Amino acid sequence: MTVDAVSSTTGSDNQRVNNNDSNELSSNMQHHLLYTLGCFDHQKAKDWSQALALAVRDHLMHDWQQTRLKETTYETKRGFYLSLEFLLGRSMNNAVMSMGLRSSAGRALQELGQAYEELESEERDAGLGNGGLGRLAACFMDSCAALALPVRGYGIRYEYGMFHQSIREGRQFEQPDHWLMAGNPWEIEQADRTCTVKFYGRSEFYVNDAGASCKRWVDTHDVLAVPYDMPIPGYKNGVVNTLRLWKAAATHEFNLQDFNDGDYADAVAQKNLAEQITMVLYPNDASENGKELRLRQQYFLASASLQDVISEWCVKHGDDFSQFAKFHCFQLNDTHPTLAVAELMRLLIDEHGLEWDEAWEITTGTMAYTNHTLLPEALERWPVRLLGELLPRLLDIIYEINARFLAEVAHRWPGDVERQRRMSLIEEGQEPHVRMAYLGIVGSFSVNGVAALHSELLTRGLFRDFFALWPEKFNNKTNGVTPRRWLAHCNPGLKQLIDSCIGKEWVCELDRLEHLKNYADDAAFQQQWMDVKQDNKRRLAALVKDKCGVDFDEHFIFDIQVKRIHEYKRQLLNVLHVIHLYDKITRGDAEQVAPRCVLIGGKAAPGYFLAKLTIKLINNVAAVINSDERVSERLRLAFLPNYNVSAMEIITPAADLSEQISTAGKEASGTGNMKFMMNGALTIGTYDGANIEILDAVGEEHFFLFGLKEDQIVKHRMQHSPSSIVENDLDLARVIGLLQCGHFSMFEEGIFQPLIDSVLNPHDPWMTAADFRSYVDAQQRAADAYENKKLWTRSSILNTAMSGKFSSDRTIREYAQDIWKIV
Ligand code: JN2
Repeated sequence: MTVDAVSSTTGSDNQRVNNNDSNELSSNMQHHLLYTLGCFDHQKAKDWSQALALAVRDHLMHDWQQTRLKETTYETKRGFYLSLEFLLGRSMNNAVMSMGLRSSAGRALQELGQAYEELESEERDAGLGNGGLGRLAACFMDSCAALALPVRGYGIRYEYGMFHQSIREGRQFEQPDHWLMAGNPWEIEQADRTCTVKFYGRSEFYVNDAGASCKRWVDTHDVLAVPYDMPIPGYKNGVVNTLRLWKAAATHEFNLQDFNDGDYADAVAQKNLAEQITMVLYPNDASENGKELRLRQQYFLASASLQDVISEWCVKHGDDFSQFAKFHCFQLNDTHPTLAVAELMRLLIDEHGLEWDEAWEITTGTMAYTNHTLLPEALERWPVRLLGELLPRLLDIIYEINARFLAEVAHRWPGDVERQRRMSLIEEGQEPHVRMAYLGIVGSFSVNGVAALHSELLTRGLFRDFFALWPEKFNNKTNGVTPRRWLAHCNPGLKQLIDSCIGKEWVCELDRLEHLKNYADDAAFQQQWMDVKQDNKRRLAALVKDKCGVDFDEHFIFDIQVKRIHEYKRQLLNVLHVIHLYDKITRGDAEQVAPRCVLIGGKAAPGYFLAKLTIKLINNVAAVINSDERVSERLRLAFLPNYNVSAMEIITPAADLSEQISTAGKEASGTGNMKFMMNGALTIGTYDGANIEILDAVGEEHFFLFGLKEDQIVKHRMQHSPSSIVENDLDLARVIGLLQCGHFSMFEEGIFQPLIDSVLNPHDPWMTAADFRSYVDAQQRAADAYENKKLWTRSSILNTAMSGKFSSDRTIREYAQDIWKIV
């Protein structure tokens, strides 16, 4: 087979221009510009961008309506994805590609004197998430729509998304992200679906009309939940699913009372209190801060979403819930929305008159819980006192669930009081807490981890008692990412090349990429593959130059680590290696160091001292390296500020080497690792999370594996001795020496001591010193491999070819078949 000539990147999806579509887009854009946006003259790119978005939205409204109408016939079971985060990024290209409008939009804009790419980049990212968990939710929504599955997302419409990060004097500086400021053409307010969420007050006994003793929640402070719907278009299949995001608003009664008392200012302050709930996304990825406002967000989402689903049900079925579980499944994205378990019980019992047992059967027949981390600091526990104050009726219900559950434990293990204490939903102590993960397990029929190793560690460790009780509940669903955004959209050059060889069907059937294996040894194809990579590297180099002022040379290997900054992800290990290379070159071993550009990006939680210090270290080391002429032919380092979804779309296609270097057993899955693999990067990684499955898929000769494995980490932890490691490793000793002597902190004496201490601490949980030598050796293997361009390119092709498993379409098919039972 010969390889077709492929033109350079055009961003086109090879669709022919449809004159109807193009004319319709054009006239709708002009209409919206005047009538919706009120632009009388001097239209700017951002105005055109919004007009285009509105015109594209018009185009999908009919499919959206049809999809919605089908949902409420209750002919099939539906899924609901409850998540505090949906890290969507931009919507424009996703919609345009899905509707097959790329060429028509290009033509329409050309006639209006506008460039599609420019308008596309005007859109602000919807940064409604922190990292992995939030982006996964967005990929899942895309896959559900692509597979035409009746799944709706429920989340929060944060006024302020993930903070904007800039770098000042090498340090992270946070600014609020007021992403809705200029309006959001991708949302539609559905005011008539507003519902009321209760807070505070107390729960009291009363006797109902039938003479039964019941409980009710009274004297509450109510908050309105107003839904905003975002379309989730399926890829060229006529499906448009819905992501419903809730905004908090004050009730009228709320401020009327104070208003009548004459205290106008207080009334307005109360209004602010209500609206605070959806004001801001908490930016502490994978660690809990225990703030009451966060608990209010969680309950607000759980309650509004369940009320919404139930009210839809009641239109058709009244208070007959006998078939409810047959038609609904709720997937809880980590423990953040797990109050849904208690809230569904409350709604069914208090508001719809069901008996406990009936309500419990429905709850445990519809709830499913996904765990996304083993890190102890991320395990949610809420003080009983706080829950009792904010949500008194829910605390009642949680106590009742616990009493019945502990009776089951006692029945299974008579007399095992210690086990009951361990498994209780309530952690006793000075300040008793509710263990949210346990509530999730007890209240669900399914509990899953997000990669094979992670799911296994859950059943062996954290949840072992529950696994012993209910082994059938536990399962694995290895994560995936959407190939529409993470290959077809972000890498148009590679998309065209792949299309020309194996056809276009791979976009929705990623396993077909395996056919690329046939081209892995084809010299002409390899050359085209390298050309595309080179183009992508130039595009990233321009971004790095623009944002960091650092010159990246596209002939160097692009070595990239982008993800949240966290000790367990070991950006510090990466920097230690860069310092080692710098040391090697400056002491005269330059010949042995292959030219390399290292890019690191990511946000630190604003209160995470060591993560922020790591950013400072990266920037200081970069400043020294990039201004030292002795190393400029071999080494560059840059820290990319404000890493987000849109930045990742430029970064992934340009990577040669993907850094996935977490301490084994700590990264639940990782999903950036999958995006890089799909785009033909080779991975340098530990035996952790989904890295293991990537390694299995592509084979050891195309992956740079290093470091202790999870069981070895556990064994070595006790005798971990960084000082003797340093004594026996001259390279590491020199790196530590350079840090100690202030080489990277000239006028900031001692600032990096806490980082040095963390590496030298025998109780270092991340075992950085233990993996240093193995990491440096793996980096050497990678550098050597890169010297042979043909072999490297072959490995690159094979990485893409074998990445089919990591499509979120595969993951979602598994959820739909094994958990939701909707296919
Ligand atoms: C998470 C897990 C994750 C969290 C985030 C407080 C906590 C939180 C809690 C978020 C907040 C906001 C628990 O680290 C894993 C990755 O390995 C995995 O690939 C992804 C997707 O499964 O989930 C990450 N966990 F305020 O993001």
